[in-house]
Amino acid sequence: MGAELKQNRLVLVSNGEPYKHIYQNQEIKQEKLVGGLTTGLDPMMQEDDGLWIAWGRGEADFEVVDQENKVKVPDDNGYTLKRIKLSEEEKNGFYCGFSNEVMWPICHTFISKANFKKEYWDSYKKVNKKFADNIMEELEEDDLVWIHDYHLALVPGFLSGSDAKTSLFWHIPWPAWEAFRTIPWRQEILEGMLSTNFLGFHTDSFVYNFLNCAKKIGAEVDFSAREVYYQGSKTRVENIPLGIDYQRMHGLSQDEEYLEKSKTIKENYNTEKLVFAVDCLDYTKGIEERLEAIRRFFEKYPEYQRKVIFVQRIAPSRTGIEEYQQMKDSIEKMVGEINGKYQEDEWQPIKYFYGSVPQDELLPYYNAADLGLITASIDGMNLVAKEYLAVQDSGVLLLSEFAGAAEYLDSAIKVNPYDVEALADSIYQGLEMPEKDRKERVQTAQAALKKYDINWWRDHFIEMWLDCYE
Ligand code: GDG
Repeated sequence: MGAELKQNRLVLVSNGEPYKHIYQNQEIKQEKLVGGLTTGLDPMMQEDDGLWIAWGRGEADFEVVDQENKVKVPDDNGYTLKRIKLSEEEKNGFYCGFSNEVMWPICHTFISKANFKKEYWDSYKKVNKKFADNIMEELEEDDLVWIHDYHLALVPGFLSGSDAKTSLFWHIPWPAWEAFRTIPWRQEILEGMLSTNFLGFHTDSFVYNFLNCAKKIGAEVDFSAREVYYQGSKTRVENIPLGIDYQRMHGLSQDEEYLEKSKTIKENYNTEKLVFAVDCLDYTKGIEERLEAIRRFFEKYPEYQRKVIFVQRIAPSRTGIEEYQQMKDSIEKMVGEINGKYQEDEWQPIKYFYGSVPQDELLPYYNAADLGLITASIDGMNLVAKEYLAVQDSGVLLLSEFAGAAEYLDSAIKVNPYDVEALADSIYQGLEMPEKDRKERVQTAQAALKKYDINWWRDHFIEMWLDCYE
């Protein structure tokens, strides 16, 4: 971080914590959590000795904290994590309820999946206030309070009477007004968000959608300056795409041990071509559309039977929600059908794994794969797309045009996941692409990933944020 920014302490606030503590064989173990937000921000916090405030949801989380619910992570030389305790009722209303059954589907424009229960909203407000109170307890002069994501939209509003310098980064899409307006509490949500001076989204179109929503509730909006004037305050709204820790990941991909692991993966599968996909279990990820395209691919290009293996990893998410269980069942049924139809004694077209693994274990898979497959029907960014290209030397990425990352990765083959026929053809195109083209594409992508990495994102975000106070 630049010297001038070092004067300010960073207070990062998110729903999800970067590390949780669990019991394992009667001992307490620390576990790093999987997910885009924490993967992106933890390295940054390790560099700056800041404070991270988040919900402590590990079963042993409160066994290791001090009286102020704080613990140093990842070790005693790390940064401070302050944990907030939520009751079972708060978890159900705020997290499973409003965050996951209202904000998530609406921001991803899955209106029919939303569940607008008044008690969810009441709980969301209460827990957002709780987060704000915890921030207030910690606040020091010149702190920069950087709030993250859709769980905490109201926090800036609860802090508006204080001197806190706040900003909010939104990791998921921002929808068109036609979708957002369906939320009965749309006005209060926007008012909360407009209480901050600086708001960030991944893409231009999310910024535009947000500005338009602000206009619809009566704010004065300057679309070209990307500024919103509302109830006496000004909010600047920008697109700042989250980058990855390129140096680390690319560096690992050059490491002997990693190359050995990736070679072993390829050898173990004993296949000419390997295709890899990894997603959290979610209806936005287009997993069923992808499987449909794989089915069609084997039908249309039978010469690839016995020559290509699709590896699909799925990380569990929202395991308590019935709909996610049904989705898992349906995915597993499709995998079973495709394998049942095509597999032979020595060959199985799809290898399917359910369970999350640490990021470092994913990298050799990215490395071993000739093709990376991302078919989200909508996605804020999708870091896997960036990570895949960061560790490759000649692999091809098939990327949904509906993922935020598609706006920044011209080297990928862009696909419309709803178009099964075209998706099957794109898999073929990717597998057939000459090596020279593949290498060129990877190099172009890597130059951009290196330039716009996680450090660029952090510095650029904070610079623009501080500009708001000049
Ligand atoms: C949101 C938005 C946006 C590690 N193990 C697994 C796994 N990881 C790491 C990956 C990657 C991250 O988790 C997942 O990245 P996403 O971009 O898909 O992030 P989300 O958690 O869905 O969250 C998204 C992101 O925030 C950042 O702003 O890009 O659009 O929805 O770093 O290496 N990932 C999976 N399985 C594992 O076992 N799927």
